[in-house]
Amino acid sequence: MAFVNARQVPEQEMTLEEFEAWLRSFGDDGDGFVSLKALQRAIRSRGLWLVWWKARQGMKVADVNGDGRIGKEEISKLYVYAKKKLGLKKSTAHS
Ligand SMILES: [Ca+2]
Repeated sequence: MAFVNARQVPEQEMTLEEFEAWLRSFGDDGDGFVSLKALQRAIRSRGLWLVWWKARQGMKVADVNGDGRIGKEEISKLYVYAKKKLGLKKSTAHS
């Protein structure tokens, strides 16, 4: 049986730092906040369904001070949410 090529690369998750950098690559508004729009783009890039809803959820979970965007100190909360709900594998599932 040819399982030769089934090299199991250990599934690596993004670190918080990587997550933050990844998130910011979808646009931040210049003052270090991540907007709902950027979050939506990020989620969409993972090929997930219910982008709008998931972005809302993430925002709800992470936006502690309720200003409608993710500040630097809130990113770790979003990270926890994203890990659970979005999956943060480094290699995107699409191949
Ligand atoms: Ca906030």
